[in-house]
Amino acid sequence: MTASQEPLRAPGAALTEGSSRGRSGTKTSKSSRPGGRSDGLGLDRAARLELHLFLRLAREWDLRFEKMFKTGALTKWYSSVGNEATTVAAATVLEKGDALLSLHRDSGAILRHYLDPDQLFPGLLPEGSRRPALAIDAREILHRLACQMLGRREGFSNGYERSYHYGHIDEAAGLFHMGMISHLGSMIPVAAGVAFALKHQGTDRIAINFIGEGATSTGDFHEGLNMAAVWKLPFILIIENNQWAFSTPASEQYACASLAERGAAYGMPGVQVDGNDPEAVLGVMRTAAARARAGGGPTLVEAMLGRHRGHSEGDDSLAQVPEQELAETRANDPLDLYEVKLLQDGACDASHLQDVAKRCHDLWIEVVDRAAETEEPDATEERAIYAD
Ligand SMILES: Cc1ncc(C[n+]2csc(CCOP(=O)(O)OP(=O)(O)O)c2C)c(N)n1
Ligand SMILES: [Mg+2]
Repeated sequence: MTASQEPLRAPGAALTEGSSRGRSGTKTSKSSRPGGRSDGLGLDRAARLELHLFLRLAREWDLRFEKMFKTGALTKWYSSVGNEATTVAAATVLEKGDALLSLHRDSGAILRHYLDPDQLFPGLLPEGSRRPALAIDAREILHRLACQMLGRREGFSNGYERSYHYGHIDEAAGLFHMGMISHLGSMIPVAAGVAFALKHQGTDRIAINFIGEGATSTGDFHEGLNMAAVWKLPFILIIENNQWAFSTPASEQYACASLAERGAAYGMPGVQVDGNDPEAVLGVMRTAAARARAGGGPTLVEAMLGRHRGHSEGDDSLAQVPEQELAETRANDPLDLYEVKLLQDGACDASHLQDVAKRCHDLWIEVVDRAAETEEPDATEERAIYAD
């Protein structure tokens, strides 16, 4: 085994050894393990409360749109509920000029990367080792994001599309966000290509890409990772393994013990981590990002999660999940777990958590209501598809 093939070791990281699921049926989730696996990361109170704020912000974002879906105000929604610890923590390593390539459960990463919490909630977070924010008007970009979700003209795709199939580049701010092509693996070679461009430009910038475990059985997964490894690209691929690809359980999709093990086959570290623990994910991502920035090449991260919601709201995929598995998944809600941990550690008190929840809830009422009042696109208007 060469150095590049050794499993990446990071504070709090689970390693690749061992099976994450029973061979006979669905998983035995690593996410159900008790906490305490992220000790040693050395995060200060400010960094931890910032992580928590974005977990809550992402959660309330989804709850707002889920409610609209349930009342018929929205015809489709892909919920990120349960993925926040992974997506928020992963995007915390992004810096100005880095590239984010997201899929359908990554609102946490999008919000984390776009937003400066001090603009939205002045004085809410303590001073300390917080992530430097991009110079972007938080309310303006949130307005466009909410318009995007509602298919309004003021959305990023001008009403052409009403979901996460959009990109947004603001070169001055150093924001490079490329949204999803398909739900499967098509983004992987594109993301590797972005990483290639960043390397070719002589920068130490990185590209990160999220996929579901359903994307790992596609040819694009192989081609993208192989290319990234051979060219030592500054690339991190994060698999959000919720153990179900639409209605197909992991046991019917792949036969290897863990997807992280596949990293070794390409000549890159593969790390399995508890995706419900934001500090564990951050530890793994910090190590992977430092490696990528230093020219060490890509890392494959497998975040073990549960299926909290169906593939999309309103399809019948959640009905496939056995009751006991669903109960176990809900008992390991990443936001609940992190709030308990922060309270136990004395990082904050219950009133802070309530305050954060209320502020986030109220923000989305305001932002989404404003977006809902904006102009609908004219479906009969002839428009160029590829022009701005
Ligand atoms: C090329 C292609 N084949 C099939 C599909 C249908 N499809 C949509 S999502 C999905 C599975 C996705 O699995 P995963 O990434 O684990 O997402 P999750 O169900 O967990 O949201 C499939 C097969 C598709 N969208 N595109
Ligand atoms: Mg899945």
